[in-house]
Amino acid sequence: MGYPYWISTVGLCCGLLLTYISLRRSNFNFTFGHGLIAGYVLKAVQQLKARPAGGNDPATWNFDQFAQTHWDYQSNNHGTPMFFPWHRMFVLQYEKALRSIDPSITQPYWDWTLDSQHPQSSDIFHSQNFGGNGQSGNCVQDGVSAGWSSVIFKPSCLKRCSSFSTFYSPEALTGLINQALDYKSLHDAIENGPHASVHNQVGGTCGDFASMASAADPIFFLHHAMVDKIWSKWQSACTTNINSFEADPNSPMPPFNGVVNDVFDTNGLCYSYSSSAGDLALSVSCPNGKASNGIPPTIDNHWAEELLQALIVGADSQRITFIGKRDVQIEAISAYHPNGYSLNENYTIAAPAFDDLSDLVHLRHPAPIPDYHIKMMHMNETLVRQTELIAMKITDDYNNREGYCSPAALKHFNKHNHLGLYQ
Ligand SMILES: [Cu+2]
Repeated sequence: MGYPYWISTVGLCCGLLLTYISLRRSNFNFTFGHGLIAGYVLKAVQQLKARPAGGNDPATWNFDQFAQTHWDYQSNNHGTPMFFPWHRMFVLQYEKALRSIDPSITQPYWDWTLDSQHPQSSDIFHSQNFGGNGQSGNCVQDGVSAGWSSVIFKPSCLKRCSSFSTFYSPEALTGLINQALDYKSLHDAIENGPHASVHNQVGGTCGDFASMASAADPIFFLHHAMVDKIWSKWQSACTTNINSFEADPNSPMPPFNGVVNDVFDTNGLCYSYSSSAGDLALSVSCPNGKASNGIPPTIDNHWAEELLQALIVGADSQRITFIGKRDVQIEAISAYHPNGYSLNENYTIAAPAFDDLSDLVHLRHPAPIPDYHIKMMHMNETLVRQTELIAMKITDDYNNREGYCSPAALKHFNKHNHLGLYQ
């Protein structure tokens, strides 16, 4: 049994007068200096897998029932506006099931931006954590899910054959959040960009994690808590973002009770997210001109201006007012880069190659999602490539800022991943 991490607040939450907002912590927040999830959480995950199947209340389910539910309801909740709210509900129900085993648990999240430059060395894959690549038959044989089965399709072992390159850095992710003026822009970018990148690389060509069977791998819930944190960050950046949705907010979320509107506010669901070293300051342009803290947002000129210059030769800075409007950006990108990517001529520093570990300071681009993964997951290739191009531009912008060093730079890697996986 672990120690409870509650922040007590007075207010109305879950119908109680004295209320508790539980804090979901990153994998780096458990023990100072590395990314191991606390043992009591891992133990509960194993108990969730081992216990018999439950009934109607998802809090009574076992692990395999969650994996099967993600599979059964896949088409409604991927590539649609339901992506964020349904997965928020899904992780919440999973967290409740863990709490039925150990009430002190809050669902951890994996801040993979901090591991973006060398994901294969993430402490997440340590044998005292979630374990690494599958061994014989690609079956996962170390970590919390050593020897686990996967119930999807036909019973087999849980597989992972990771193929790592780079994830989205804190800078690339923050830039995508900043450029999302509406829910659709955020959803298009995050599901097709950073979210898909982690699924594709951790699962590889054989792994459950790279398919709609992904919830058979317990890393799923840390990954989707991070995705949920991204939505909640964007929601709290502008007052108008909190209830912003692209479809009917009264849409149901089967098989769970409740509608989308019920999950807009994480505080109403009695949880919030810790900050992480991967959190960079947001500068979202709010539709009503006001950030939720009442401070008028500043346009993120430092990258927007250079991005614009990269896209439109001779662009003058007055055009800056158009940046952040997604359509303008994308039109400009395809006009200037019909055949792919090239470094802005004003820049001198190109991103290091994916496998170049000699440059400890500059950021690598997020690795492109392979075509086979896009096809297998029925993703929209245009959205994937547009997101990747924007992320590459943002990365170049930061790399060409004098003296800038990302919290995710390899130089800092061993400060948060020091369990010996990084060579
Ligand atoms: Cu996912």
